[in-house]
Amino acid sequence: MRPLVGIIMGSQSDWETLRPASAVLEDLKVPHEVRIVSAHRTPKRLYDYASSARERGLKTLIAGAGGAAHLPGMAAALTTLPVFGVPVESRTLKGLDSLLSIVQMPGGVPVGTLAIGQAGARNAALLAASVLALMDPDLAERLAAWRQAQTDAVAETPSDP
Ligand code: RP5
Repeated sequence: MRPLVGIIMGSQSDWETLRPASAVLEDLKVPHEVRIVSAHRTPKRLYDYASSARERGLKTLIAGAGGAAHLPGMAAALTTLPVFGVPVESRTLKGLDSLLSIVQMPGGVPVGTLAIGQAGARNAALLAASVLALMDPDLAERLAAWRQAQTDAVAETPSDP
């Protein structure tokens, strides 16, 4: 099936953080693609990817990057698709640099910014699925079931490790 969500990341080193986004989309049976696209090291790849995303049939983008994390913002500058930004935890500044780089967009070019790290990646995928579910009742049911399973998995009392 043609991918509906594009997951892009600035580096191979970001994959560990972004992998849960892909896993959630797999669980929800949302067709998606995963690419390394660096705003700084492969700017032409970024331009080509983001500017052609809509015409290729993608409906939303999830973009993760760390440090001077310009990938989500530049992708948002090149497409009107919804872009969800995931700050990757950097070694030196623990991802605060990534978060601020992604969240502080100028008015008019939105990036929906998530939490730093894997929780942000997971939530980006859930948001992307929520957007798609607006027009896809079957996906809306799968999403509701996913959330219910999460609720059901929470024990009432803590157990010892
Ligand atoms: C950013 O620089 C990437 O998104 C990554 O989080 C960070 C470090 O990249 P590597 O030096 O590990 O390739 O562009």
